[in-house]
Amino acid sequence: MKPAAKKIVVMGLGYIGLPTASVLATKGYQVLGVDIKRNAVDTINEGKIHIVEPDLDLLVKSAVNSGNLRASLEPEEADVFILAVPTPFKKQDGEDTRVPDISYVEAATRKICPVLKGGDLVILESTSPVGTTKRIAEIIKELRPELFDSPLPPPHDSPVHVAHCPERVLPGHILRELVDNDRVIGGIDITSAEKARDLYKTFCNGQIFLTTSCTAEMTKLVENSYRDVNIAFANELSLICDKLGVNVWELIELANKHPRVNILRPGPGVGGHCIAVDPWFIVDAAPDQARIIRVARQVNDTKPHWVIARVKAKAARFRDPVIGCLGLAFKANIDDLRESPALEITRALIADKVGRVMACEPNSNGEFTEFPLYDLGRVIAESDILVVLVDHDEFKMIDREGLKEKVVIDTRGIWR
Ligand code: SAJ
Repeated sequence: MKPAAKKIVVMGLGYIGLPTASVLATKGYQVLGVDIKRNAVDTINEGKIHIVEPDLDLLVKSAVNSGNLRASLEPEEADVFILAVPTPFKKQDGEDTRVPDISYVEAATRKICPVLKGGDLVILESTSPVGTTKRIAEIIKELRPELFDSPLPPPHDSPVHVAHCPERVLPGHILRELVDNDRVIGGIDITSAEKARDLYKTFCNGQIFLTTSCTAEMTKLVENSYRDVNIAFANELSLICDKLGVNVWELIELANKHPRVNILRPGPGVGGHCIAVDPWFIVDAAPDQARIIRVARQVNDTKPHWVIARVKAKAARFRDPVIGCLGLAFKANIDDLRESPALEITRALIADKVGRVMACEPNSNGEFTEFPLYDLGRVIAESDILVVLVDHDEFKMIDREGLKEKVVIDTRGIWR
């Protein structure tokens, strides 16, 4: 199918915006990526990337070299505007509250308002609390009321369209999932949803389902909450099994033999910037009703403390224990340390002076940690206690024969 729109502005060049902008550019659209960070803009204009995601470097290079992808600090006139900016928690006294902060979405909307024209399509990709897409339409109405007058004089012969198409991609597999996943698109009206569908059809192989903007917002929040609740169930089982002397990994494997049971894997806690955040957007909107969702968050948030207590209990048996922390990323085979329970645990062990901590993260060169990293062989050789915090492939391949003298705390069940 031929692209229906010619020029697209993508606001926010992070883990969602940059891959999306690059895919669109390779489909023949003229794409302008906009970011508030000059460093990101300069790097992309050189055909390089400022984030880590498999194959993204090649895609960006070819998109920039083709002339279809440019980056800038300021938006320009276009047919479509995609907002892919962060939606974190509001801060209070420097600390995260659990209240969603949509100020980046609002700021991006205000920034595109001067260049909007009748008929343009604005799409929110960021995971957002229910009502955010309507808020975007309100801001545009406030700042450019003439765009919503009907009928408009030519060439402004139709109003601005606003839709939500929440991103669903899994870090580490973004480029494949961007193209292959089914998408849910919600419009502030049906024309908005249909216009967004026409755009996504040009690069998505998955099915596209249309709904209202509020339902699309809630769908995304529910997907991540569903996963969080299921991981919390697995994490709770790990605590119960520890108390009862049952091997949780064997238990889950056996229970999952049932045709209608599929328990997820316990771990040191839930990390990343999505699953540990999005459920709170539902709790914030419906605090009295969202009881399971809230408790699941609490179960997952307290799991790192339980791991720390276990390490401390084992370390108390040694005079000067050496503790090897295997993995710092928030999940397997990526380098992303943001909101990582593995990092939280490692930092706590260092801060509490539980012993000499030797951390190994094969996917990082140590530039983002305030403590040194060691290579795997050295950590294994020198540690009294080995704590598996991430199920990286490198750790799965370790010969267990050499670990017989060590105390092993395997939070991911890779050495069962
Ligand atoms: N985890 C477990 N046990 C499991 C599965 C995961 O402890 O059985 C942990 C991981 O180690 C990690 C955390 O959960 O710390 C989150 O990892 P993840 O792989 O479940 O999810 P994310 O955060 O990388 O990506 C999620 C995805 N959402 C769903 O699978 C429903 C992705 O599709 C979303 O696009 C992404 O959030 C997002 O951006 O919202």
